[in-house]
Amino acid sequence: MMTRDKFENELTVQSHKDDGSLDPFHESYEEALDSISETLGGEYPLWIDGQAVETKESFTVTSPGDFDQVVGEFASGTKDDAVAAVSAAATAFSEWKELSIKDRTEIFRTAADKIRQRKYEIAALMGAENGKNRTEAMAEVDEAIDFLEYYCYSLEHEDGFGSTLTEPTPGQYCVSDLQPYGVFGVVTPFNFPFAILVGMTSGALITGNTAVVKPASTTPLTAHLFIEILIESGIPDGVVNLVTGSGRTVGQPLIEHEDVSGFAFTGSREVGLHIQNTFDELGKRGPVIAELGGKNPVIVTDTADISKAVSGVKFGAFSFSGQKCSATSRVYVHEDVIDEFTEQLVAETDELTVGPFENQDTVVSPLIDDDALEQYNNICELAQEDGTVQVGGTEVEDEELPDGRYVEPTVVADIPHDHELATEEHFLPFVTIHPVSSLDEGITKANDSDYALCAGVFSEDEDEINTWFGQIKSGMCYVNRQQSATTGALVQAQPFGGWKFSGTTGKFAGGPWYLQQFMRQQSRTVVGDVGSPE
Ligand code: TAP
Repeated sequence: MMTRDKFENELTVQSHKDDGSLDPFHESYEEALDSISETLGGEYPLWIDGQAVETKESFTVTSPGDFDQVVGEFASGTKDDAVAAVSAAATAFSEWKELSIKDRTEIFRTAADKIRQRKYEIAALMGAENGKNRTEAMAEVDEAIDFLEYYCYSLEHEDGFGSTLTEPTPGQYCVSDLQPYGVFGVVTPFNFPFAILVGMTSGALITGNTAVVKPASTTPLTAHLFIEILIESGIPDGVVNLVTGSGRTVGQPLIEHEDVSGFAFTGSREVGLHIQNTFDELGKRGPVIAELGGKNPVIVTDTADISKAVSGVKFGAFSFSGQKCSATSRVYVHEDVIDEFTEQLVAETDELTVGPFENQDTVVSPLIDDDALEQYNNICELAQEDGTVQVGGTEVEDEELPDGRYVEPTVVADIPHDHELATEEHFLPFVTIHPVSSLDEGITKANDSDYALCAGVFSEDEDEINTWFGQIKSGMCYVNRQQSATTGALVQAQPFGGWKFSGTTGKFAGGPWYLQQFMRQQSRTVVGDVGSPE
């Protein structure tokens, strides 16, 4: 297989739009919907040392938008299984790290091709698993392909990130080498069950580490697909292992195991900080690469194009029911335009379709689990008491819908900026609107948060935009993005990550400094004529 001299995003839906019609996209997706019934409802083991491992206990996953649809029966791993997986990964490390970059990237490029061939099937299965609609699920499959291709490209292009250094004194030959740590634990969330899992896992593996992967218990199916694809692509036994089961039972032993040198995690702040603290307490020196939550602010100034702002906030807050770390969750609107903005946002939110993943017009997806539904009802009740619910606030009553967790997208006003509804992450279709008298006030309030993942501004004034860029504290910053004010990043072009409590490293997924985090530097010097260091 050839190395490639540039990276290009996959962009399935956009390519169809550019070709003038989305019909072929919808037809292929509908065909995939018909075919996935063969996969749904199957039994799924653990994968340890290249072997399928059955367990005594299992757990059933049902579709969040249709409780009658069984996604699958998944093995409940135990602590012993997690330990066995670490042991397999530790044994596989010594050979895997010696493989050439070319041999390693060949496996991941083969995997990318296999995903490309099955992209509609994977998108449809993801919909059944977590409720994601077709265009967003396809964007996620594309993102997974992008991670694989981009990380292959980066590693090859940078030749493994090694470099020959200066000869500081005559006859003293020096190079810098980056080397893998060993075994990585990889723990992933439900909301991007494929792309985030593929990205973190391939980041760890392609750099020469081995891994034990634990997906969210609500979304283990797409994790299985990826591990199976890696095995079909020729990954050696033990290099990647998959354990399913609860975070406490199979995740916690990974954090604590002395042979787990590093951790890649995406999920809540609580669990991410717990992993970091456990590493610190145990004196582990390896990296904890953690992407955490967000409470993403958007500012609408009095120069903004209100229609663009409404569109950006609507899709940023409510697509996939706001179950995104990047979801728009608080909006600071100039007092001169807040009535116009709110009125239009309420009207357009009211028009959004809440529905199952299969429906072409679904924007607002079902909620992932009962805890999320309970949390939705609680915060809506609090919003009724302490503020004004402008639209939404209740579960959807519609006999046409299957038995699932369907709720209305909710816009709330008259909540103080420091109220818990405007400061805590909810991960739900819920947004608060706040008046401000100036851009400065908006920026001050936007920055007044523990989180700093994504931020947006709508303004038609260049000075305002430059002021905002200069002062906003956020990992991802978007101006006038009407397709979504804060969500939807592309690999390479928009590296993804957060500041403050939104992430631990400041080096973002899908960006030029991501892979190096999975490696440590070795400085090599040879004196004399015995040969230069490699
Ligand atoms: P979490 O509840 O934190 O779960 C994430 C993963 O951690 C799951 O696999 C979970 O397993 C596991 N886990 C829980 N307790 C554990 C423990 N003690 N030891 C090891 N693993 C443990 O998050 P979630 O609800 O899936 O996802 C939502 C959160 O993820 C939000 O806060 C969101 O902002 C964040 N997120 C951030 C990003 C980025 S890039 N910043 C992207 C997506 C999501 P179980 O499922 O078995 O409990």
